[in-house]
Amino acid sequence: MKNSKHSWAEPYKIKMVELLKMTTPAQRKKAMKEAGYNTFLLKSEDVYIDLLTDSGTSAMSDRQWSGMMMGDEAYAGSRNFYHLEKVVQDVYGYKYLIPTHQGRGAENILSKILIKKGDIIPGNMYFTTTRLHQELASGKFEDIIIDEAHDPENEFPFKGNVDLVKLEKLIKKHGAEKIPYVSMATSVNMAGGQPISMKNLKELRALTKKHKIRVIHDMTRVAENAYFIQQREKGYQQKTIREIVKEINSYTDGATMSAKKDALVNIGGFLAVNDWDVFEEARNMVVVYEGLHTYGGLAGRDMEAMAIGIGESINDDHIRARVGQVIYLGEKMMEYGVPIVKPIGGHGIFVDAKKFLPHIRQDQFPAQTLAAEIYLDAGVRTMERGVVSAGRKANGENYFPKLELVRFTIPRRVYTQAHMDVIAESAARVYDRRNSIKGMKMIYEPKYLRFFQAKFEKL
Ligand code: PM9
Repeated sequence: MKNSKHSWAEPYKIKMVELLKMTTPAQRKKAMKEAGYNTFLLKSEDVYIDLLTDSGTSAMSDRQWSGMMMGDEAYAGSRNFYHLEKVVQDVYGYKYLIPTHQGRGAENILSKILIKKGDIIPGNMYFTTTRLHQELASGKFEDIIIDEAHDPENEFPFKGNVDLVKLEKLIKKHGAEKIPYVSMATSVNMAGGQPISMKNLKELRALTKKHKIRVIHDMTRVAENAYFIQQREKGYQQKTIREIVKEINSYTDGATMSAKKDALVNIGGFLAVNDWDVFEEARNMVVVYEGLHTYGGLAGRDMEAMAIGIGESINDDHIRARVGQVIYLGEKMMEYGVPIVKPIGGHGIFVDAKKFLPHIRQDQFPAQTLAAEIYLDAGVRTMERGVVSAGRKANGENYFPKLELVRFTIPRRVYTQAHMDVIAESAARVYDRRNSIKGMKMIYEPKYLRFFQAKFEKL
């Protein structure tokens, strides 16, 4: 019999390990209660498998660690800055670089420069920190992602696409001069890590060019998006991830980057732009909020690790194994009948809490409740991406997003296939006892980005 199955596998081997603590159900019950049923408030030593986020949680390579030893910790003009600048220009194709301590540092500077009071910022689904910085700069975010993205069951291959009709309507209603830029993310996080297609990007570029509107790219997970283009879009099968990433960026005017994801570092980010005027202002402003323009809140060694990490992130074998592991977990969960967002995205599995716990109303926080229950079962830490994350509108009303999800985010190069099995088995056990699970009430709510620090009580 012919066997044509080709499993994904990691293009690396393990050189050093970090030991984990195993906890008992009683220990987890106590820890979760003390954390106010918010997985962000757990101590990491009480967690067995940490799927809270893929942000800053990747394992660096031996090359990156050796790069750390080459840190030039000069206050000004560190050689690591110039290395990073060259890599950003060569790999990503943007002209000017401003390093920042992480993604939101870049969002803050960009929003302050480009947004004026009353401006509208259309985007392919909100992201928590991105929208907050737009609002703090007196702008208003408008969602222009295609409707399919709000439906967990819809299997459209490019659920990150911009709905150009929605964008045209906004331009007509407000006028192009009220839209400083379109906020376009690759691998749309809140939709489940869903990609945007190259075709849609080209159309977006053509429309925005006509109206002289910038496109600013949230390129936090651009390589993962490039992988889906390579796998799913006609004409891209023979292109490398590197080529696809550069083409994506070529349809945009600048980018904010949280290098803690795709770029395989534990800290760091940047703003990259093509306009000299925006660069000049950003280079001045970074001094106020982050640090001098040749380090932006980072140590020289952090910039070196980032420069090397960017190179590794666009390697075809790396990205195939990275997304392959995520798909492996998603398929396991589906075998157990656990309802997840489809198609499977690039950085994690998003469980549909509305479908998992249909008896819990959205104002009783089904996803928050489910994340707590998942932890209690086997010590797997996940994150709520639903009504708590969505926060409140300017008038104080809660947003009630269609998507009420629990994100099982996979750190890059960290966990094994056996870990994936343990995670899926744990999710299945919780699914089996789903009818006995009750919702929660919020007992503490901070003003900004409440999901990080809110506390809950079981009903
Ligand atoms: N994302 C994540 O876990 C970390 C904090 S929010 C829970 O998904 C995008 C698409 C992100 C992102 C962070 C940021 C902000 C911007 N855009 O965390 O400031 O996913 O580096 O980046 C998180 P920083």
